[in-house]
Amino acid sequence: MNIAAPPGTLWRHARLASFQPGVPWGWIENAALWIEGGTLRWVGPESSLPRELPPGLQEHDLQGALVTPGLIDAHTHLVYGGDRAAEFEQRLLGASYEDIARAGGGIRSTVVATRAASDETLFLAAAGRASTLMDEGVTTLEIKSGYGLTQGDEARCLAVARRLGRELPLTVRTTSLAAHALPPEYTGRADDYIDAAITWLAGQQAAGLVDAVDAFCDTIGFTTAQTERIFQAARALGLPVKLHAEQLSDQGGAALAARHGALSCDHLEHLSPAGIAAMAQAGTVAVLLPGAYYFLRETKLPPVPALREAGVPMAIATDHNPGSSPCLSLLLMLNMACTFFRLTPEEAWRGVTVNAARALGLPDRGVLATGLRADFAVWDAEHPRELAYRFGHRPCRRVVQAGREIIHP
Ligand code: DI6
Ligand code: FE
Repeated sequence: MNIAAPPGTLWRHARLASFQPGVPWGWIENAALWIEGGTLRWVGPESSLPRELPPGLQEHDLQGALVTPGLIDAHTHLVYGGDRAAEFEQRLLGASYEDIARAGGGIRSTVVATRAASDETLFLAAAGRASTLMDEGVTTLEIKSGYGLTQGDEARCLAVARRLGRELPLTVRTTSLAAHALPPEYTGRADDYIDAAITWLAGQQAAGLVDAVDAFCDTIGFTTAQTERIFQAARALGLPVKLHAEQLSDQGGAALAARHGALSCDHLEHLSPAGIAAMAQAGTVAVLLPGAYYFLRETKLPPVPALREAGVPMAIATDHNPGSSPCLSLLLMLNMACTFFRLTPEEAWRGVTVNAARALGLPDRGVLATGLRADFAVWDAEHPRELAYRFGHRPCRRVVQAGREIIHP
């Protein structure tokens, strides 16, 4: 028996910010998108739509609505137990983020809550968070482990992230971040903990749980020597690396990551000129996280003009986590990337589309062009700059993920 392929769809009369190279925003004024399966079979102006379209195409008239690629949140810690509202209160009474971390609170308190939570509790909490991001047009999400910090709990958190990708209409990329914080049982033995974390990687990979490996290289995290050892183990397994680098101080982490061909270095408020040069040479993406900058009330800005000058691609992400960025709006990050970091609206948009895809090593998305994935969002706006300008609004009207409409008007 011949099983008929599902009929394709044709989306007509879009105002399209495609992010294809050539013109600003990859703008196509009156565009059509023809989808077969989960792929864009053809994208271009209505005036050059292929004459011979297959019969039975389902047509949607967008009536001039704005269409962009589905948003990509390239840095989150979405799977964890509990929250840190009490710590927020302590900070308002005078304690610093670092004071709290040194006193055994901070990341470690989330580790305790995560270990105590069942798989189902972790899944339901993370699914709720993912849905909130998806309501704003997110179709691809990176999720890091790093709140389990035992072999079993790290694997559990990565498995929860994988399950989100199976059960929600969403691509989830998982990153192993065992080197996030030193668990209490290893106090004073950070090198032994790194030895242990290195032995977990092969099993995570064999179980299909991990797409990349990350570490927190900072005074309250791990040293460059420890980061180097994790990276060597990851690269020996063929896993790409990324790094929480120069967030609170300049450790030279970005240059180290670039030497290992890192997909991205993230945070980067304290990034040095040498770090920028190394990232530019390696083609490493700078993932800027304005939510953490805002929430920790940082005053040192990431060196955006120098990154721009060096041609380092910049991405923007929520860094959603309970301690430094309890934020579930990637659109708000667009606005903050512009207001705090002085990105242009187009740079900020590239940061949640084409450059975010690159930070995850996903060349099939972030741009709307023939042959790429059919992930896109339809907005109540005339131009994407409006979405970087307003904040606290709800402009997402429809979302198509892998060719299927998952949010309807
Ligand atoms: N840097 C951060 O901002 C988050 N992790 C990291 O390495 C904070 C995580 C937390 O405070 O729970
Ligand atoms: Fe982070």
